[in-house]
Amino acid sequence: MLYSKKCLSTLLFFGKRMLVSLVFLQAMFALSAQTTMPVPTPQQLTWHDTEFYLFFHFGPNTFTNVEWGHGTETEDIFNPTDLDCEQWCRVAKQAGARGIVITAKHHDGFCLWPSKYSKHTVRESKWRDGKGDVLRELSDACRRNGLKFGVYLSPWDRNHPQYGTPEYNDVYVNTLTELLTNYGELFEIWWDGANGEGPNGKKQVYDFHRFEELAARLQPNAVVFSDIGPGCRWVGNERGLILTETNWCTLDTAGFQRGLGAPHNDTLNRGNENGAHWIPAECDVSIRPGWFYHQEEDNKVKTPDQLWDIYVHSVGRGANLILNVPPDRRGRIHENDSLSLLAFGEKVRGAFQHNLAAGKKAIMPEIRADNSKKQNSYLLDGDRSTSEKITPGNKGIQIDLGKKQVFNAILLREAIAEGQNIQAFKVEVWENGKWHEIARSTTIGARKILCFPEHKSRKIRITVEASKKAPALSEVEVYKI
Ligand code: FUL
Repeated sequence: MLYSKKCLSTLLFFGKRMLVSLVFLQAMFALSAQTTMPVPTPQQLTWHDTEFYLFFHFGPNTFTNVEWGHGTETEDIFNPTDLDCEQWCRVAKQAGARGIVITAKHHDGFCLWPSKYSKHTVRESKWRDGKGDVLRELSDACRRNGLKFGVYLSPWDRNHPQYGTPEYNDVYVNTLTELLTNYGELFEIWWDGANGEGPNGKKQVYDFHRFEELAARLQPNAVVFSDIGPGCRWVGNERGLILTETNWCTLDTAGFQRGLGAPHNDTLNRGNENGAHWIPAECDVSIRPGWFYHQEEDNKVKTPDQLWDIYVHSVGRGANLILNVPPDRRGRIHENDSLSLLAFGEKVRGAFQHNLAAGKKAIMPEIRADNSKKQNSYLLDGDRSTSEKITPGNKGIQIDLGKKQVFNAILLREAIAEGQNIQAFKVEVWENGKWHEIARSTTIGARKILCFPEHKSRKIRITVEASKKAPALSEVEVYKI
């Protein structure tokens, strides 16, 4: 009896300990689930900073006046009379772009470089006596001009005889290898989800897993674009816009595919708040109605104001912007496009030239652990690598501009290296002895530009109202645009 009582209490003792351990383990799991929220890779962080770049659609379609060539076009049709990649780069830089992505091959299968794995290339054309290589000229010009270089290699190929057979995946791997090894470092590799029929009437089952593995191995610093990443995602429209205030850099991809099997366009636009992977949005749009050059669209080039509007709704909502500017039949950027881009570039440079908050005071009352009301400079130091944690229940960050200033825009950057957390925030100004709310929004992410009517005040207050975990901000900038 005594023995069994002892036995029972021993069992109870160990049972309790096991229960405590179980609860402890569960708590540890919950904590580690919390701490393993998706964060960008170093490559994606660099990509976020690239912000805005140009896209060039160029190839047989430029000469046949169509958007999707059939792949049956004679190679001689490709014959730019005055190809000038230096001019492309000049225009890109004046527009404020930091890189260029070109259609190395579009759906018609024509290769802008002399690929060993195709008979439908610049080598078979009259251009430069078959000795030309657009990618060589452009990648060299990019490097001379300090621009990043990227390629679009359409998986859909309406020319290649092996398209629609398993061997085409080898062809694609071989052509991709040429691009990834012969033209220096790439910052982006662009895949769309188009999957139509090839010359034999068959569709291809793409081996994207293999393509991804190859890209990661040969160009580890490149970010791969597609509907579902893995580096960055399509934004769900071709107007270059994040359509709502909310843009999460995270996305769930399990069970989805590129093309018809992609997540809903709304999801691609907003991301998934608690998505499993860091796959930020890239906004693509053309400066003209079409992706390729068409003379009849010379007067339909987007104005600098239209481009600015796109910029605020893409870059200003935490996405990157890839703006297509199709070279013409000379192989130059048409005057109408370059004039518009130049004015747009000047507008952006002018808008963000003078940050009224630079080096001023940021006061964070009540929110510091030591309650020291320390004046914080990390938020106003122009250094994106420094940041300030904002603890829950904060009463806002007060920016003191030193004297009354007129402003109508604010630019905020979340410290995304630690993940994306902010769900809601508001902006107030101090006017007539009180705080007045002038703007509110949801996510911040890589950056948020908020424009509002002009205010004249010395003080601005930014309050994070809801966030997933304690967020961190890296910069607060104030402008009169
Ligand atoms: C799409 C293509 O079908 C269009 O022609 C264009 O290249 C656009 C950027 O991507 O998938």
